[in-house]
Amino acid sequence: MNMVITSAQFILSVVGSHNLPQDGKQQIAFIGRSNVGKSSVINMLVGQNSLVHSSSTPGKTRQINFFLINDEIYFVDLPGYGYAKHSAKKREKLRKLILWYFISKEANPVMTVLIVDARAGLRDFDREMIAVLDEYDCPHVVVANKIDKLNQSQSHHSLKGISDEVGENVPVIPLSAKSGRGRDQLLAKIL
Ligand SMILES: Nc1nc2c(ncn2[C@@H]2O[C@H](COP(=O)(O)OP(=O)(O)O)[C@@H](O)[C@H]2O)c(=O)[nH]1
Ligand SMILES: [Mg+2]
Repeated sequence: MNMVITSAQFILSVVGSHNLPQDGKQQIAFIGRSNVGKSSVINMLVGQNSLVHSSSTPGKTRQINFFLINDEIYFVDLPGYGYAKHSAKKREKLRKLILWYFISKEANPVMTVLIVDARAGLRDFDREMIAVLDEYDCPHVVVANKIDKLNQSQSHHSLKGISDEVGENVPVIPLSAKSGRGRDQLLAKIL
Protein backbone atom coordinates (compact mmCIF):
# COMPACT_ATOMS: atom_id res chain seq x y z
CA MET A 1 0.00 0.00 0.00
CA ASN A 2 1.35 3.44 -0.82
CA MET A 3 1.31 6.40 1.50
CA VAL A 4 -1.57 8.19 -0.13
CA ILE A 5 -4.79 7.79 1.79
CA THR A 6 -7.57 8.12 -0.71
CA SER A 7 -10.49 7.01 1.40
CA ALA A 8 -11.34 6.62 5.05
CA GLN A 9 -14.72 5.65 6.38
CA PHE A 10 -16.18 4.80 9.74
CA ILE A 11 -17.27 1.16 9.77
CA LEU A 12 -18.28 0.17 13.27
CA SER A 13 -17.96 0.61 17.01
CA VAL A 14 -17.31 -2.28 19.32
CA VAL A 15 -17.82 -2.23 23.05
CA GLY A 16 -17.01 -5.79 23.99
CA SER A 17 -16.27 -9.28 22.88
CA HIS A 18 -17.43 -11.23 19.85
CA ASN A 19 -18.13 -8.56 17.28
CA LEU A 20 -14.79 -7.51 15.91
CA PRO A 21 -14.66 -7.39 12.10
CA GLN A 22 -14.09 -10.90 10.78
CA ASP A 23 -13.14 -9.95 7.23
CA GLY A 24 -9.46 -10.71 7.66
CA LYS A 25 -8.37 -7.15 6.88
CA GLN A 26 -5.30 -5.98 8.75
CA GLN A 27 -5.66 -3.63 11.69
CA ILE A 28 -3.49 -0.78 12.89
CA ALA A 29 -4.27 0.16 16.48
CA PHE A 30 -4.04 3.64 18.01
CA ILE A 31 -3.78 3.94 21.76
CA GLY A 32 -2.90 6.64 24.23
CA ARG A 33 -3.97 8.55 27.27
CA SER A 34 -7.00 10.71 27.04
CA ASN A 35 -6.25 14.16 25.55
CA VAL A 36 -2.85 13.30 24.02
CA GLY A 37 -4.37 14.08 20.62
CA LYS A 38 -5.23 10.59 19.39
CA SER A 39 -8.29 11.72 17.45
CA SER A 40 -6.37 14.66 16.01
CA VAL A 41 -3.53 12.41 14.88
CA ILE A 42 -5.85 9.98 13.07
CA ASN A 43 -7.69 12.86 11.40
CA MET A 44 -4.40 14.41 10.34
CA LEU A 45 -3.17 11.12 8.89
CA VAL A 46 -6.29 10.59 6.81
CA GLY A 47 -6.58 14.25 5.90
CA GLN A 48 -10.09 14.65 7.26
CA ASN A 49 -10.94 17.13 9.96
CA SER A 50 -13.71 15.20 11.53
CA LEU A 51 -13.51 11.51 10.69
CA VAL A 52 -12.78 10.87 14.34
CA HIS A 53 -14.63 13.16 16.67
CA SER A 54 -12.16 15.17 18.62
CA SER A 55 -14.11 15.80 21.74
CA SER A 56 -13.70 18.77 24.01
CA THR A 57 -14.82 16.45 26.82
CA PRO A 58 -11.87 14.17 27.37
CA GLY A 59 -12.56 10.58 28.23
CA LYS A 60 -15.88 10.42 26.42
CA THR A 61 -15.06 7.62 24.02
CA ARG A 62 -15.61 4.19 25.49
CA GLN A 63 -15.80 2.23 22.30
CA ILE A 64 -13.32 0.71 19.93
CA ASN A 65 -13.93 2.42 16.59
CA PHE A 66 -12.96 0.89 13.26
CA PHE A 67 -12.17 3.07 10.23
CA LEU A 68 -11.54 1.47 6.88
CA ILE A 69 -8.63 3.07 5.03
CA ASN A 70 -8.32 2.77 1.23
CA ASP A 71 -10.80 -0.12 1.42
CA GLU A 72 -8.05 -2.40 2.66
CA ILE A 73 -6.87 -1.79 6.18
CA TYR A 74 -8.45 -0.71 9.46
CA PHE A 75 -7.33 2.10 11.68
CA VAL A 76 -8.59 1.11 15.11
CA ASP A 77 -9.20 3.92 17.58
CA LEU A 78 -9.11 2.50 21.10
CA PRO A 79 -10.53 4.41 24.06
CA GLY A 80 -8.22 6.95 25.67
CA TYR A 81 -7.15 5.91 29.13
CA GLY A 82 -6.10 7.66 32.29
CA TYR A 83 -8.72 10.38 32.33
CA ALA A 84 -8.39 11.93 35.76
CA LYS A 85 -12.11 12.38 36.38
CA HIS A 86 -12.94 8.74 35.77
CA SER A 87 -13.64 6.61 38.81
CA ALA A 88 -11.26 3.77 39.60
CA LYS A 89 -13.97 1.36 38.47
CA LYS A 90 -14.42 3.06 35.10
CA ARG A 91 -10.67 3.15 34.55
CA GLU A 92 -10.39 -0.53 35.30
CA LYS A 93 -13.19 -1.24 32.82
CA LEU A 94 -11.41 0.69 30.08
CA ARG A 95 -8.15 -0.99 30.89
CA LYS A 96 -9.79 -4.41 30.56
CA LEU A 97 -11.44 -3.45 27.24
CA ILE A 98 -8.11 -2.34 25.81
CA LEU A 99 -6.28 -5.42 27.03
CA TRP A 100 -9.10 -7.61 25.69
CA TYR A 101 -8.60 -6.11 22.23
CA PHE A 102 -4.88 -6.87 22.21
CA ILE A 103 -5.32 -10.37 23.52
CA SER A 104 -8.23 -11.40 21.26
CA LYS A 105 -7.31 -13.46 18.23
CA GLU A 106 -9.51 -11.61 15.73
CA ALA A 107 -7.72 -8.35 16.47
CA ASN A 108 -4.02 -9.15 16.29
CA PRO A 109 -3.02 -5.69 14.98
CA VAL A 110 -0.10 -5.66 12.55
CA MET A 111 1.08 -2.39 14.07
CA THR A 112 0.21 -0.35 17.13
CA VAL A 113 0.72 3.38 17.39
CA LEU A 114 1.11 4.46 21.01
CA ILE A 115 0.57 8.19 21.21
CA VAL A 116 1.93 10.27 24.06
CA ASP A 117 2.03 13.99 24.74
CA ALA A 118 5.64 14.97 24.04
CA ARG A 119 5.56 17.26 27.06
CA ALA A 120 4.69 14.43 29.44
CA GLY A 121 6.46 11.45 27.89
CA LEU A 122 5.53 7.93 28.94
CA ARG A 123 3.16 7.44 31.86
CA ASP A 124 2.36 4.33 33.85
CA PHE A 125 -0.37 2.87 31.68
CA ASP A 126 1.72 3.56 28.57
CA ARG A 127 4.43 1.45 30.16
CA GLU A 128 1.96 -1.29 30.95
CA MET A 129 0.74 -1.22 27.35
CA ILE A 130 4.28 -1.46 26.02
CA ALA A 131 4.86 -4.49 28.24
CA VAL A 132 1.71 -6.10 26.80
CA LEU A 133 2.74 -5.27 23.23
CA ASP A 134 6.15 -6.80 23.88
CA GLU A 135 4.65 -9.87 25.48
CA TYR A 136 2.33 -10.51 22.51
CA ASP A 137 4.97 -9.63 19.92
CA CYS A 138 2.88 -6.75 18.54
CA PRO A 139 5.10 -4.36 16.55
CA HIS A 140 4.68 -0.80 17.75
CA VAL A 141 5.84 2.77 17.37
CA VAL A 142 5.62 5.61 19.86
CA VAL A 143 4.39 8.97 18.62
CA ALA A 144 5.44 12.03 20.62
CA ASN A 145 2.55 14.31 19.67
CA LYS A 146 2.18 18.06 20.27
CA ILE A 147 5.87 18.46 19.47
CA ASP A 148 4.99 21.97 18.26
CA LYS A 149 4.61 22.93 21.92
CA LEU A 150 8.27 22.24 22.67
CA ASN A 151 11.37 24.15 21.66
CA GLN A 152 14.28 22.29 20.11
CA SER A 153 16.10 21.41 23.30
CA GLN A 154 12.92 20.37 25.13
CA SER A 155 11.96 18.27 22.16
CA HIS A 156 15.37 16.60 22.06
CA HIS A 157 15.18 15.88 25.78
CA SER A 158 11.67 14.43 25.50
CA LEU A 159 12.48 12.17 22.54
CA LYS A 160 15.65 10.93 24.19
CA GLY A 161 13.82 10.14 27.42
CA ILE A 162 11.20 8.10 25.56
CA SER A 163 13.79 6.30 23.41
CA ASP A 164 15.90 5.42 26.43
CA GLU A 165 12.87 3.72 27.96
CA VAL A 166 11.48 1.85 24.97
CA GLY A 167 14.83 0.80 23.54
CA GLU A 168 16.33 1.25 20.11
CA ASN A 169 14.05 -1.26 18.37
CA VAL A 170 10.96 0.88 18.88
CA PRO A 171 10.77 3.95 16.63
CA VAL A 172 9.89 7.18 18.40
CA ILE A 173 8.36 9.70 16.03
CA PRO A 174 8.04 13.41 16.81
CA LEU A 175 4.72 14.59 15.47
CA SER A 176 2.35 17.48 15.45
CA ALA A 177 -1.25 16.80 14.55
CA LYS A 178 -1.55 20.57 14.42
CA SER A 179 1.16 21.33 11.85
CA GLY A 180 1.37 17.94 10.15
CA ARG A 181 5.00 17.48 11.06
CA GLY A 182 5.96 13.79 11.18
CA ARG A 183 3.02 12.63 9.09
CA ASP A 184 5.03 10.98 6.32
CA GLN A 185 7.46 9.45 8.76
CA LEU A 186 4.61 7.85 10.70
CA LEU A 187 2.76 6.65 7.58
CA ALA A 188 5.98 5.10 6.32
CA LYS A 189 6.20 3.08 9.55
CA ILE A 190 2.61 1.92 9.64
CA LEU A 191 1.55 1.28 6.05
N1 LIG B 1 -0.69 22.20 19.88
C1 LIG B 1 -1.21 21.02 19.58
N2 LIG B 1 -2.42 20.67 20.06
C2 LIG B 1 -2.90 19.46 19.74
C3 LIG B 1 -2.17 18.55 18.92
N3 LIG B 1 -2.91 17.41 18.80
C4 LIG B 1 -4.04 17.61 19.51
N4 LIG B 1 -4.05 18.84 20.07
C5 LIG B 1 -5.11 19.40 20.93
O1 LIG B 1 -5.23 18.57 22.11
C6 LIG B 1 -6.59 18.44 22.51
C7 LIG B 1 -6.99 16.99 22.58
O2 LIG B 1 -7.01 16.46 21.26
P1 LIG B 1 -7.88 15.16 20.90
O3 LIG B 1 -7.50 14.78 19.51
O4 LIG B 1 -9.31 15.34 21.19
O5 LIG B 1 -7.25 14.12 21.95
P2 LIG B 1 -7.68 12.63 22.32
O6 LIG B 1 -8.48 12.73 23.59
O7 LIG B 1 -6.39 11.94 22.58
O8 LIG B 1 -8.42 12.05 21.17
C8 LIG B 1 -7.40 19.25 21.51
O9 LIG B 1 -7.62 20.51 22.06
C9 LIG B 1 -6.48 19.34 20.30
O10 LIG B 1 -6.72 20.48 19.51
C10 LIG B 1 -0.88 18.95 18.42
O11 LIG B 1 -0.15 18.24 17.73
N5 LIG B 1 -0.46 20.20 18.79
MG1 LIG C 1 -10.35 11.29 21.08
